[in-house]
Amino acid sequence: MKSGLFRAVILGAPGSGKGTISERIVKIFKMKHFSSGDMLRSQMSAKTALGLHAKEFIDRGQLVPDDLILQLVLAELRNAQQESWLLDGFPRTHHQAESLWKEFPIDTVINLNVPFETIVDRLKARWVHLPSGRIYNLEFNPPKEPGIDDITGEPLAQRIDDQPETVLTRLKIYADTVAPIVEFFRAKGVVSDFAGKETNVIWPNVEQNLRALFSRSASSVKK
Ligand code: G5P
Ligand code: MG
Repeated sequence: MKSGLFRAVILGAPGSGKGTISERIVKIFKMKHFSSGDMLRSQMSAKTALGLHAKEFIDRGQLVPDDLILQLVLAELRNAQQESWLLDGFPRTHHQAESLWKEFPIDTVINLNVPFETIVDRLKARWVHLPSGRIYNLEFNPPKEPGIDDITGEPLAQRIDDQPETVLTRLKIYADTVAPIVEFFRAKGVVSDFAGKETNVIWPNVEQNLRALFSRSASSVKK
């Protein structure tokens, strides 16, 4: 951790709870949440050239090309030089991991391990507020009013890539690609592993682990 800045990555399969746990982390620790998926979805909503190109891959559950995502994510991070951040959904390939590390050495990688069989049902019941990335689940954390975002009152949507067959494609790609990324970060000595079926069981361990890391720069943690 250099000059009080803290840089973290959260890794895990589609639907493993990266976004849910990230929301909790940034509420407690002074960090900005960067989600590569949210960045792509906002480009898609704005119908930019990058967004329209990315949509062809995302809707089919495929990874978008490295050059496209590197351009998008690294530009955002370069604009946040003076901030601590948590990066969710990136890196997804060994090349992305290397490119990230060259510019931004990472203090910790939160590696979530959630069994795939628990994930498919969760994603069927997921609703999101696309402009903010806020996440709901009809069983786990339903909105106060069905189909409406709690904060803005705007409508919620389901992600096209949450259709069960697309979820299976995404899970397979994750299983085929994650090992070299975890190995890359393990070799740097920054990986912490968290396994479980429920976010509320995993979360206290993540929080405790981060508090221990942050205790080295205690002023960064909200009391
Ligand atoms: P994303 O947006 O990065 P994924 O596939 O990595 O998408 P996703 O689907 O956003 O991950 P998550 O964030 O891990 O899942 O999970 P979440 O939203 O927090 O939780 C899932 C649901 O379960 C929610 O409804 C939540 O409320 C509920 N839930 C949480 N915990 C529990 C629990 O304990 N119990 C229950 N019952 N429910 C719970 O990437 C999307 C696409 O963008 C492209 C790719 O095409 C990718 O497929 N992309 C990239 N491509 C290349 N490189 C990159 N770096 C890319 N990044 C994105
Ligand atoms: Mg997510």
